[in-house]
Amino acid sequence: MQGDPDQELSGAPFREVGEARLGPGARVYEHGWQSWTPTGVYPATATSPRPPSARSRTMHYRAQTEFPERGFQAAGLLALDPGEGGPVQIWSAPDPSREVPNIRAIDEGERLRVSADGDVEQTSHGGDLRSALGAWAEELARRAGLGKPRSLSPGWCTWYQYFTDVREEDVLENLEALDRLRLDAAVVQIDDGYQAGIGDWLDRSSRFPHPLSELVDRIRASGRRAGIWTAPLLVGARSRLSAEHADWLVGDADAGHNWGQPLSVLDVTHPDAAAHLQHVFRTLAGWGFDFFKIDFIYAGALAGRRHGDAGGIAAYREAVRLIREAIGPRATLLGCGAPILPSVGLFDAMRVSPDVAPYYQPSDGDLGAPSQLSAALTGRARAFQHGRFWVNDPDCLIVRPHVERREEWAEHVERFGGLRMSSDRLDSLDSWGLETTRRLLQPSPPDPFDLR
Ligand code: 9PG
Repeated sequence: MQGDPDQELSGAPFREVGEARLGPGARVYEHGWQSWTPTGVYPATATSPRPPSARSRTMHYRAQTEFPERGFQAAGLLALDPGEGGPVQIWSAPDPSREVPNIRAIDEGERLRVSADGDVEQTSHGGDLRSALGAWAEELARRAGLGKPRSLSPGWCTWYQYFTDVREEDVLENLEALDRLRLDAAVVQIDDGYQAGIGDWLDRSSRFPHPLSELVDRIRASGRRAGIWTAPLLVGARSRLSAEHADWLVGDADAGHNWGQPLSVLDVTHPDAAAHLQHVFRTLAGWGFDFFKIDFIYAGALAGRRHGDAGGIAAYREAVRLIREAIGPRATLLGCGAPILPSVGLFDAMRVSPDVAPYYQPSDGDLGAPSQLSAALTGRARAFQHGRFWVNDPDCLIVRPHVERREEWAEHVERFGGLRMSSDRLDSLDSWGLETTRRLLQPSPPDPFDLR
């Protein structure tokens, strides 16, 4: 795949970090960079999914990164089950809060050759792949000093029914339906569509005629908590923020293209931009929101020219720290489109997959793009992170009648969620959809899943 040459990493060279004998049935586990990056287990002789376009590489895989033609390229975590009863081998980043090397593996007949563009440690584990990944995650959580993640309440989200067309009255209709149908959703989360622009998080679109604080009051008056979506590290070319503060953008960092506009990155190492970011979240918290879904935050970790001398991952972690400081320790913070391993210790919940959709297969074959298949494959492959790093968000439950293979999706959410959020227009559910929603809207399981 051809990339924009300005976007290439200065490119540390790949050095060999290990090799292993391949037995019959040997399998490789490849962990993707961010929430939406395909993650899975494949025959060791296979080639993993590749971004079909430059945009997909930036927005669904890992920007500024070359992918080899054949074999595997993991971000910070690759495992091998050698297939002949030998121990599972894991190659991983020693401290992914500082650096997440790309780890390549390629089969050379009898052997798997492993190389990386940064420091990697190798560990060996008895048992199967799942138990090895669980043990690996526990060790990373221990090193990061994490306690047990707190259990989260179930909720309802606007996105997978209304998308960017959501209106204030849609939120109110479903708020009323939650009461009438006696559904146990403790959080009502407004997603993309309420805002005036990508970067202008405190300005409303015309579909929200009243101040958001009034909508929050209505939600809270029903005994629920109010949640809000933002993409706080993105700045759209058409936003007011971009017009007024061009000096707050990371130089030479292309975060992709969406909402009909190119996307830049907020430079949180600029003190005024950092103050602005905190002002946005203090204001939202002041309006009464206490559940924050922060999305497209892979953008914060891109390489580029910054005001301060922080690299991508350090700048990213600083951005999340600033947001957490602004919303306070008790608010719920959900990451999405987030670089997974650099986020350990920073979030209550994490989207561990691409988006679900009402259709089963991704339209263009991109397993990083929305589809039930994309969400199920990657969500399952990251199940071991739940209860260790955070609460896994498998993406929302959608079970209205037109949702393709809705029974399978409900089963996935039941097995691998984690955070339980419904995202249908509640009055469009048939009796199976309503009963399934009622049954699945439960607090997140406090412990890791039993994956046997
Ligand atoms: C709002 C949505 C929802 C959803 C998020 C995220 O263009 N893209 O590549 C692209 C990828 C993911 C995506 C939207 C666009 O979904 O995961 O839950 O909040 O944003 O826009």
